[in-house]
Amino acid sequence: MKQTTVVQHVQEQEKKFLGATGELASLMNEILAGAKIISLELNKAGIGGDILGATGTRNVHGEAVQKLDDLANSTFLSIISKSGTVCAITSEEMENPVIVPPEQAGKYIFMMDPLDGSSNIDVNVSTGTIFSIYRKKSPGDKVTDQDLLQKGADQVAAGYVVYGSSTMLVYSSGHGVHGFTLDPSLGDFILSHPDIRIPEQGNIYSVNEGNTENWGDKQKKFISYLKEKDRASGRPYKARYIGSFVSDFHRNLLKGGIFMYPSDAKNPSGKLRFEFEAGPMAFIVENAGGRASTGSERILDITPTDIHQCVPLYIGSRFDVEAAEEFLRN
Ligand code: P6P
Repeated sequence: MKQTTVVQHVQEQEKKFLGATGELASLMNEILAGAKIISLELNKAGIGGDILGATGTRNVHGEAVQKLDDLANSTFLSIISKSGTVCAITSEEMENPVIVPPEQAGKYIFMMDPLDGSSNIDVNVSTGTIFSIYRKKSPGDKVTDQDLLQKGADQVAAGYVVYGSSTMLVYSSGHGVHGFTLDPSLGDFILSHPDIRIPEQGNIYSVNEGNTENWGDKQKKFISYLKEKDRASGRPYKARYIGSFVSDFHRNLLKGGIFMYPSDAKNPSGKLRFEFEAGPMAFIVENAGGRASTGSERILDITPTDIHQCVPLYIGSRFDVEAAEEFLRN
């Protein structure tokens, strides 16, 4: 059977849709190199070494930084900054952007959550890397907010790597969503899930119900609605919440369903970051036929005012996200 690698696939897409520049394929290849390194580190994290646990520092959101967060961030930063394809890198783990010297810079802006769900690593729960790629917009070599704070719909490509029972890359460059599985014997990611489409409606809901007391009444009513018994509308839904966004998102992408991180009394703007989590996953889910909103505003219509801006998030099967929006409207 013909085995298609990520670079071959991106090159085919570029020729068909994006104009064959080769830079995006080259950047994707660098991302894969970082993903292979992190996958190896995660698979042996419990064996010797001192790579598990927290660093004792906190990120810009006050969250405890895990040692593997730092390793993932520095690994991708080192590889991507030298790729010759990007002029700036922003990361959930870095307060400020890294600007690539003009002589080594390329035309893309690279944004990442280097290791999402890292608090789960010590208990062997799957985690992931999320990335988003924009084109530089401002004239000349200087990187400005016009480049770093772009509308979600202006993404060139977005994707994630899920480090689970297998290591998978799922990406979209605006023309379908495609999944690749790492073949450890080859050391390459091979096309395994071409043209992923999220089911129009699912029967899974993913939310941290420990926050129920912090929710507004409309959010509480929606979750109660999903739990009611009504076979005609496929209820009750199943509750599935891993606490690792990439894993919850990936399962719902393949099986259908809705992931929610609402605004609440504790997190009035929600918890998930626009640039590193909500924006890239919204790009992917829409390209797979799904929907992503804050509950009232389409995620991809948002232009952030800060690189670490958080947004409430309802994302997944179109029917289920629209149902949530209906409850939050009335
Ligand atoms: P909570 C992980 O820290 C993360 O950013 C996402 O991966 C995950 O969905 C969410 O936070 C879990 O947050 O508040 O439910 O523990």
